[in-house]
Amino acid sequence: MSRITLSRFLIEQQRRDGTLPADLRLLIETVARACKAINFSVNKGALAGVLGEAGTGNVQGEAQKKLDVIANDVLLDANEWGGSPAAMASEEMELPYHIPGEYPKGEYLLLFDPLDGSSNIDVNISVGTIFSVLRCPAGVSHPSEADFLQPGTTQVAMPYTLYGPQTMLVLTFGNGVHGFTLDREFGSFVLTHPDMRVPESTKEFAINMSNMRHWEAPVQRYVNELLAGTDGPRGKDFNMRWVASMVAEVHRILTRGGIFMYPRDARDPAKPGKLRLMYEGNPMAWIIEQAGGMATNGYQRIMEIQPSKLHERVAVFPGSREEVEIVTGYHAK
Ligand code: AHM
Ligand code: MG
Repeated sequence: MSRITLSRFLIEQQRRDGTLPADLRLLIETVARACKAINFSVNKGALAGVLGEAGTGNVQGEAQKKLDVIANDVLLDANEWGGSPAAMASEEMELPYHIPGEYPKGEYLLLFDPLDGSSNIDVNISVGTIFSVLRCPAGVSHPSEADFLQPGTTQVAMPYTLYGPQTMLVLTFGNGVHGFTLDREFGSFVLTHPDMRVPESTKEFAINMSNMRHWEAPVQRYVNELLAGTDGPRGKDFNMRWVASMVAEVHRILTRGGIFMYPRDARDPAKPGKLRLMYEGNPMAWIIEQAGGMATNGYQRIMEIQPSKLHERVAVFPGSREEVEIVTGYHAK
């Protein structure tokens, strides 16, 4: 059978059951094209002079890398004229980005983390881009921050791109998870991983162990039990991985199972976690759920949290169902 490119997959999906409107298909195609441009810069690295600090900070007070800024600009440029988004929001920008007056506005709100895991750029380890697509509320022509504050359950599409040994785009529209590998010679994403599923049980976990002393008691208990191996209450040995790129960790979990944790941290009690609900928590929770996994903030389903601000933080526990149920159960006690 001939290869199924992302374009063909999207067109066939649109024809099949009408669940993928034409303008949403166009939005995904545009996002995929932009990711190829980001991929090009990521691959060139030092050859294109794109490594290192940009010398600026983002709204969260984090130092921006040159590639954070480049990826953000590529995404704004690619999407502003296409007619599908009504507005955009980015982890790297304080306020929503409004579509310039000369271009038509569409029905969607596009949110993104332009370059996730950017601490890995300069050391040549995988990074990624995460998107979440929401519907613009009916009758709103100039979306404000409040219009973006929808729970994850209202998402209509989410792709992420992983710039790793292979560049992949993985997406869901709410009917399963499908992975495409970038064929560099042909310049197209090709369906290589249809119907990705997260195994229910696992022997692998991911957490930044250096923060252990700052975690809440339920997380300490859970991880201590994993570390106890065959002698502990879990009765099996667990393996640990930490890439420091959430996209890479979620991709590993979608491929062979596991649990990823970024819990709340006692060093900054005002922050409910490090990762961002709208750009990281919600889209990754949805894709994990769509593949049969589960994602909570320790206490509740991430996707049911009502956001109160665009750059809200959240604790995240996405992964294989069995493990997420156990660690979530410990929080309830
Ligand atoms: P970023 O979006 O600024 O790159 O930060 C998010 C990243 C995640 O991809 C990763 O899981 C986490 O930060 C790593 O944090 P730490 O450096 O504390 O281990
Ligand atoms: Mg990020």
